[in-house]
Amino acid sequence: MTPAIANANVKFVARQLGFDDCRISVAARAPHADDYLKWVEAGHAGDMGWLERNTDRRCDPREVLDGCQSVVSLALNYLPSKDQARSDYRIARYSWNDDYHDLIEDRLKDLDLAMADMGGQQRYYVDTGPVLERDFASASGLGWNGKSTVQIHRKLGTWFFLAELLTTLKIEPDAPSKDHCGKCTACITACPTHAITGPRKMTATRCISYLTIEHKGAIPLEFRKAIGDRIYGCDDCLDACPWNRFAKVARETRLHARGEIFEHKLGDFLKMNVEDFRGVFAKSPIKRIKRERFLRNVCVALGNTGTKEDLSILQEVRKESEMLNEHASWAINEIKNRGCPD
Ligand code: B12
Repeated sequence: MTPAIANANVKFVARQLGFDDCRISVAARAPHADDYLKWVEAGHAGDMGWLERNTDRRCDPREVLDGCQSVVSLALNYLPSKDQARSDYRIARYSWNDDYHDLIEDRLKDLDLAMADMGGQQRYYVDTGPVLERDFASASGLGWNGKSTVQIHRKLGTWFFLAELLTTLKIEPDAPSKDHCGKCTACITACPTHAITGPRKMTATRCISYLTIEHKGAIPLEFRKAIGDRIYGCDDCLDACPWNRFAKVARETRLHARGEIFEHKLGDFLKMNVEDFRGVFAKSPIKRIKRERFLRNVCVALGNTGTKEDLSILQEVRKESEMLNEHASWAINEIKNRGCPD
């Protein structure tokens, strides 16, 4: 099979499997590997220690798969709807329903089988593998790397997941896309915690997505007010992107908002026991952070938006652990300081 035919075949199967875009690049050292290494060295990985390990593998797919010749980058639109599901708290859109890791992995398995039939050997990843996904997406022309570091696609805007297959097949590469951000800095200005310090410069340990999802300990006091009503992740740098005016709701309905998640009022989340938490967030990416970390986030949001009605449940939660005691106490103080009496 010629590299050009392999390119067409892989794209055809990817499309059949429901991916919204598929592009190919040559397996080589990631073009911005040095930026990643500097980023790690500067301590930006914070609690995400896995980003500091296997750096050689992460920088070069040939270190991951012997004989790797090409990287197939894939995009899956996840936009659940353009409106926020509730007005009293915010959850990042990518987590409004089923966990994308499971959903995309099923499709990757099928694409792997099809490529095995073409004579290739593959490794496939979505998010958790040692691959600089956005760098390879950029190299293949699957959008361009925006100033927020989020990958932007002319048709999908910013609302898509990335996944890739590393393969021993020699596939004709696609051309990189141009950068279409121009002079726009809307994403940089929109970041509530000033985590984007310049074009493509991200201090992850300031990002609300990091603070509410990846960070394991107490949320530093300096960020609590800026977190506002966000209880899992943050979409502000994506919402601000003008390229999202072309974005359409995802075809995959398992990524549309799931009722159970948005049936709760903010304070109700604090009443959930472990079983309730597992039930509401079954299959959702939110289950990953477990109940204590999630309740920690809810306490911060209540500190910013709660009323005296929330004080009793916050008092209850204080008894649960040192971390919840501290976050609930902070929230109680914030609510009282806004003029809500005991
Ligand atoms: C760690 C991580 C995070 C961290 C750190 C984010 C960061 N900017 O580094 C935190 C927890 C903060 C995070 C947040 C989010 N994440 Co995240 N995250 C990752 C993960 C696992 C690794 C990223 C990484 O290696 N970071 C280190 C830095 C140095 O790498 P990088 O940001 O990818 O930067 C590279 C590009 O900028 C690249 N580059 C590419 N092209 C070009 C072009 C030019 C000209 C230049 C100069 C550079 C450049 O060079 C850098 C080094 O290689 C990836 C999956 C993966 N394996 O790649 C998902 C991933 C990046 N996350 C994703 C998502 C959806 C999010 C959130 C939107 C979730 C949310 N709503 O809360 C936010 C977005 C915040 C943001 N502005 O980035 C998606 C992004 C999809 C997309 N369209 O871009 C990914 C790809 C997961 C997936 N499989 O879909 N995330």
